[in-house]
Amino acid sequence: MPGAVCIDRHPGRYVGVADRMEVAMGKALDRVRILDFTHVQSGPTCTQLLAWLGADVIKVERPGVGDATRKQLVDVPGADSLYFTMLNHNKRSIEINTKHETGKEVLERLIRACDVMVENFAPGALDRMGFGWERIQQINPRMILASVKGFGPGPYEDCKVYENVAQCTGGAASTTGFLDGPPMVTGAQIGDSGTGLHLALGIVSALFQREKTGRGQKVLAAMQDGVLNLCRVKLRDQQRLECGPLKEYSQFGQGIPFGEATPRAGNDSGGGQPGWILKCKGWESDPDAYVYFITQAAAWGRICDLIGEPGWKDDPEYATPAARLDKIPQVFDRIEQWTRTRTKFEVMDACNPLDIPCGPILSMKELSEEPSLRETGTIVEVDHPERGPYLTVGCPIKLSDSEAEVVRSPLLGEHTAEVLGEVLGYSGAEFDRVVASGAVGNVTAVAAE
Ligand code: CAO
Repeated sequence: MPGAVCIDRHPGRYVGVADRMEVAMGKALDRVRILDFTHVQSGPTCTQLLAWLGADVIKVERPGVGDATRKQLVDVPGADSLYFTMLNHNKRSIEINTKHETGKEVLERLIRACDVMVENFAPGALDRMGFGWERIQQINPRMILASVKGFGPGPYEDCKVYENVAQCTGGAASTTGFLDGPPMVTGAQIGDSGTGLHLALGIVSALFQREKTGRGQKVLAAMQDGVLNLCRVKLRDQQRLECGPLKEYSQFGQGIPFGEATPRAGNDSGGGQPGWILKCKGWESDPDAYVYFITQAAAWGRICDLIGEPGWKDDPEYATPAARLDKIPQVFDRIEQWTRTRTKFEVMDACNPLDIPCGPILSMKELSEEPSLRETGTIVEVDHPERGPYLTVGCPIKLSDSEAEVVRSPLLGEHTAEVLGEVLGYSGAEFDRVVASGAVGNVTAVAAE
């Protein structure tokens, strides 16, 4: 067609100007096909996001075994765990023993048929399987190979890594917790899910670049790098420390000297506006009856009126942020006297109209029951044939032209026959040969279920 711009020359996967209308009506990543060779959390987080954005994600799993998380932290006997289901929505599952000769043949066809291969095996596993970068490029030069590893090149590059190891080696643990306590890990999965997010950005960027160059490339997101990126402000503070104490850290106001490295700052705000977690009504019995309260400079006068200290507005000891720096604990003690007389939601209701930044500490129970999160699809109820309905976090990124619907995770090998036939073109005797080889699991049994 005259003027047609081929942005994907892969056989059978042509997308041109004529298709643009159709693409615009569909999903952002329509026609992008992903070979999902990921397991546990970091890689699956990435491919799940891409699937929500419209990519066709085909998860390759070891026959009869699958992703280890299917059977970890099991709550419903016999059913895939929430650990697995909540990280693998909108995907198809094919069983392939990639160390079996026929399995290698099937994987090769899959590499030809896909745009991106995502993996987070231990360092060297892909090479040992016979599918290193050179081999992948030979099979499909347009392939983007995206990997999560614990570390980038360097002394630890061969190490296996899990979430908390990444939090510790990326600077999060040394800067989290209270000054007088040990390093702490955080509940947010910044090592796994955080790195998965980084990888997803690398993948869509590589796809975009491939439109111009026609070439695939390698994308690496190391968990240490991802965590360090999220701890950027702490490296900022490390350098500021060389110029003197970090005055916004409450230890400054308490007269505690600083050491050589960025210290743990408890619940101090990470920015220039002091913040603290304060008790609210009911804190004695409810572990989440707290509010995060920020004494933003612009709101200081209104805070003083609200807590019953109007005199602080003009008192030179309290009137300016600089004057208050050495009194942060005292100021928050006083504010807490006020927050303790109200529930965390009453504090929010009182502060919001006054533009005082604060936020209730919400429990997972409260979040799961929050109607507004249900309405936006951030919390979704999904039905599953083995386990029945369960709650999950939907796509946290909202595109106005690419709505993300959440589809339940696949059963192990649920789509083996479908992918072999529709995607890889196996049929008749060839299909039977592959199935009979034992390299792709028990296809008949799955189909009969
Ligand atoms: N067919 C045949 N073999 C398969 C297969 C398949 N479909 N899928 C995987 N395998 C094999 C791999 O080839 C590997 O074999 P070798 O050891 O012989 O090379 C083996 O299964 C195990 O892979 P692994 O070493 O990656 O798995 P593990 O459970 O021992 O380690 C983890 C898990 C996460 C520590 C490691 O994969 C890792 O460090 N990954 C990178 C960092 C990462 O993503 N961490 C986040 C994990 S989430 O907290």
